[in-house]
Amino acid sequence: MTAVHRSVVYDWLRHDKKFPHVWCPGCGLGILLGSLVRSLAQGGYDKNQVVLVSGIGCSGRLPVYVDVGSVHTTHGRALTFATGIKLAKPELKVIVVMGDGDATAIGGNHLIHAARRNLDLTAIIVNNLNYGMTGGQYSPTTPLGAKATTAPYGHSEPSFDISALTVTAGASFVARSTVYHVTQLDQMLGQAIAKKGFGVVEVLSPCHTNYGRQNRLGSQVEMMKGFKKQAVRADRWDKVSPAEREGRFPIGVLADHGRPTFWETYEGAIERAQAIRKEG
Ligand SMILES: Cc1ncc(C[n+]2csc(CCOP(=O)(O)OP(=O)(O)O)c2C)c(N)n1
Ligand code: SF4
Repeated sequence: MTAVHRSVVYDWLRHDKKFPHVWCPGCGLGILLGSLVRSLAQGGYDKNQVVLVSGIGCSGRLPVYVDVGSVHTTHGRALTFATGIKLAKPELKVIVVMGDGDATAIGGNHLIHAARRNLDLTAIIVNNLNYGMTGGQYSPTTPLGAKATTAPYGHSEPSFDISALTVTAGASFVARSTVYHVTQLDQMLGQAIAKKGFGVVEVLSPCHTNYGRQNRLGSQVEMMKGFKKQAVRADRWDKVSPAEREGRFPIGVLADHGRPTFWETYEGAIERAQAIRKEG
């Protein structure tokens, strides 16, 4: 770590208050935390203008460690609190951190509607393929056939592709990366945070303690090597045949199109209402 990196980390973390963290040794969430604070520092944001919002879960714990205004809310409802904060104070940069369970099970409805409305928020969705905090139950992203404490004989449901789901629902920026591809992860987070509209970064992260152990995937290091093998750069995905796609996924920017944010379309409605009142 260079002196510059050390000072960035030191400056953006609540190093004197909240550490040691609660995560298992080797959990990918520490890597994501480093990536997020680097992206914020590199983006030149004022700490007083950034708000981190989360629900409940190992991933939901992340904002607690960052030295910005943070709101640790209820399971599945982080996007609703974030929506309120952004509408009340549009000048703030509001970033939401959720686990796959938080974002796509109990909070799934909020996720698709936040994308549809194109709310001006950044959603970081940590996909560790299970409910980590509560002991490894299956989530909507647990692959078909994988084991979970609630699927000891193999999961019998197909899984959501979080990135595809949010692209389809209308998010204006969607990217996927993993905690193995940390340089790319820094870039994806930086881009998503800088963009207007609903920006989603799906981050594949190992939960070796629960998902890895139940599915005999080996140590955290082995799971990281798995990400290296499974990930394909998005610009090369088209060249991968359907048979070769099995168990693999594209990483990089998956959608990037400007479209009016919720606030912009809502302002239009306000203007139309005011014009009618004036006339009438
Ligand atoms: C309303 C409500 N239901 C259930 C729970 C229990 N609970 C806490 S965290 C969690 C799931 C965590 O999984 P995920 O969101 O994927 O995050 P991870 O811990 O894997 O990062 C659940 C079900 C809760 N706290 N509140
Ligand atoms: S239970 Fe899983 S997600 Fe939670 S801290 Fe441990 S390794 Fe990370």
